[in-house]
Amino acid sequence: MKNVIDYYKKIYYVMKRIRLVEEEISKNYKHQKMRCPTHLSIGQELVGGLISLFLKKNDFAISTHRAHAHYLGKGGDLKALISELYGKITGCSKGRGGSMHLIDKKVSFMGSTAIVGSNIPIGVGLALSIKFDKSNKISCIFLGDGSIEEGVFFESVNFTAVKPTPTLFICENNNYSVYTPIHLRQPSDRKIYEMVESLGVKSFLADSRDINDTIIKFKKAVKFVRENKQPVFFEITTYRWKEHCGPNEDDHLKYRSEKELSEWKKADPLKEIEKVLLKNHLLTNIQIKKITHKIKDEIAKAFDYAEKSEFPKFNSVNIDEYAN
Ligand SMILES: Cc1ncc(C[n+]2csc(CCOP(=O)(O)OP(=O)(O)O)c2C)c(N)n1
Ligand SMILES: [Mg+2]
Repeated sequence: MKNVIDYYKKIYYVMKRIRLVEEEISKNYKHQKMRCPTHLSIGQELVGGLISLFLKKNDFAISTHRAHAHYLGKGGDLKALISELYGKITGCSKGRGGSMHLIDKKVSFMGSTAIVGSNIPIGVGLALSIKFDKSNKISCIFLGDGSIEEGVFFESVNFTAVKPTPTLFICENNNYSVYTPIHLRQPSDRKIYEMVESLGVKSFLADSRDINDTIIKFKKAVKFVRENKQPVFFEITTYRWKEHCGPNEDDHLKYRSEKELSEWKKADPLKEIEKVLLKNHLLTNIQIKKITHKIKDEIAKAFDYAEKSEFPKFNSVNIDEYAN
């Protein structure tokens, strides 16, 4: 059996790449070439790392408005992601979707959508298709703590509890829906994962600051869904560092305390993984510099590619308007 630390190197690379990609998006956003609204996952990269470890290429995934980390963790193409943000024809959605509408069928990333909760029944539908096909895939649905407040969440959970499908719900609980903390939106003595368990779906709770525990639980969750072809709900507590929507900080709005933000930043899972790798001599500072350099080079090429790509032609506006 693999030791948890054996996963650290790979998860570090994936998380570091997501962090650097999003930092570059944040830095370049002011140039007005990315005109789509953008929701960054800086601080929340662990989920992107986890799926890169345990999901297979042909497992389905479907995401939300905050999708970059999921897309990259699933193996989505970086050049196509940046081009999509630039609205170019080389984008993963041919420049028509922008940041919130990513798709890469080559890696079974089946889409992302801005309407909170609307991806959930689609993900369960994908899981149902797996059941009909009798394949060994699973369907992974990303959702935030805010989408628990949508009716369709309950319908979808109920459906898969009654007619079991290989569905993995991954709920990133970052404590906020836009600027409203969860204790003002949901009963504070009700835990999301406990509620879902009571609806008939096996549930896990993990804290992104406890990396070993999170990796072990996530691995167990994926194994359970795959082997039993039954749903699992995986809640992970995490924290977004940037503003809800956009490339900047939003600390001046005072909807969350400086202390809260700085405590989460101090416990940064990416930094923590780096520390463990250094302490155990699994990476050196020189190797970290090389990794950073390699990723930054890849990112620069992706931005250059996006800049040089063409916009979609106006007369192609009707193409791909409907799914068939
Ligand atoms: C049905 C619907 N209601 C409201 C919104 C506006 N909205 C966009 S993102 C968001 C917050 C969602 O919070 P959460 O699910 O926790 O995701 P997070 O932004 O924290 O990642 C809201 C309310 C929307 N897009 N769709
Ligand atoms: Mg949230």
